[in-house]
Amino acid sequence: MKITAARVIVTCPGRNFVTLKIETDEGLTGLGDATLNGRELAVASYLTDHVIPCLIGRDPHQVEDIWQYLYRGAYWRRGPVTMSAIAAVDTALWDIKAKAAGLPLYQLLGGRSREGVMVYGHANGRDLAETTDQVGKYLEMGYKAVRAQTGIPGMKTAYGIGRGTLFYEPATKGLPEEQIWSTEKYLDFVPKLFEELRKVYGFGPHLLHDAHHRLTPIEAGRLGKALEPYRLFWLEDCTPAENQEAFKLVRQHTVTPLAVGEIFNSIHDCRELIQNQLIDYIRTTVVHAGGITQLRRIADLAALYQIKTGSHGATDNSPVCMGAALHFDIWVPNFGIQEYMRHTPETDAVFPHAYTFSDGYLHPGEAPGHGVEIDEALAAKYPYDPAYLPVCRLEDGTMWNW
Ligand code: EZ4
Ligand code: CO
Repeated sequence: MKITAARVIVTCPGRNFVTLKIETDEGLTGLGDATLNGRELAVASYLTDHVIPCLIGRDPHQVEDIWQYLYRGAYWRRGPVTMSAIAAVDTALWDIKAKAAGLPLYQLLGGRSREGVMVYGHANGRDLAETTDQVGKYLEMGYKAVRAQTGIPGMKTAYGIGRGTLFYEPATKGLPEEQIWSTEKYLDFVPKLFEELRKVYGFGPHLLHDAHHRLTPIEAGRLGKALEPYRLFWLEDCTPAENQEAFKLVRQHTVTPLAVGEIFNSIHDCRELIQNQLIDYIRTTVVHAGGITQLRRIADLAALYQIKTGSHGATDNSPVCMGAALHFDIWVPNFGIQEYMRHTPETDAVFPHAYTFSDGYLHPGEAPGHGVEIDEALAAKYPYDPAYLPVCRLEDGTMWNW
């Protein structure tokens, strides 16, 4: 088999998605997600201008060789743009290989290790009562696990709040929105939320929380300790992780399980975190961490240290990423949980897919490949519409982490 053509499809059915489609001389096609929120066209250009010309004529079955060719061959290693582009190629090639075999992708990885993929949904509200109510709505829908984020008294904005409940979308049109942040107010209030949630819903459902990189290590240690009585499934992105050693300080102070990795793009970003057992869940994704080929290596490294997977699954990862992730999740032996923010009906219509939700679990489906396609005619009706993630400042105006 030979790759005969490849192209990038940029579409905005409510939010921007970048998709790579690879075609072959045998008529099989494969899709890969290449969406990098707020920097979409950089990846589109990387693929169109620099990667696609190198793919034409290659054997799409050589998934590993093509991964190595693109990684080593670029000379410039790692980085979110490069690794999202490599991920898109890798995902599309796995899709083609599985279609050629007439099998769902998970069968090529090693087959099914579980009945379904446990997912967590996002509950958020402007205040404690609204957030508590929203958690209840997710539990009614059958979710076994819910992430809870709440507005904080005295703060206009908090991470994870606003613009819809089921389809929360942080990116906005125009220039980046500026938000104000107070760590002090946040740290005082969050334990009250989880105290209330355990009072109302008991200890049956899994509860999660995302600090979204806003704390210093010692503040993260304090929050983890304060949340211990409420037994979180995990505390996510408690502090930035460029300095992986920073997590040692957090670990010294709390037994609240820690998750990190949604912005990582390489196994090297998490090697020390894993080898020093500084985290409990690794959140690297198919789209931002070099595709299934590298995600599998990360998961295998993590398994040596009893660290589980918990892949990022926000709405800015397209249904193509979600489909591929679910095949990975149903196979990976050290699976933990999968994030699942629902895409809008407009997005689902552009990306028809085989995966389904029932009773708190996602199922990848039995379609050959990863089971996600694109309706190109419909996609063409939604042209690219620039949008940015917000930026964040402290109350005195100092730039902070959004
Ligand atoms: O803010 O994907 O856990 N999920 C998250 C996400 C991220 C967005 C950024 O584009 O933190 O909602
Ligand atoms: Co997150």
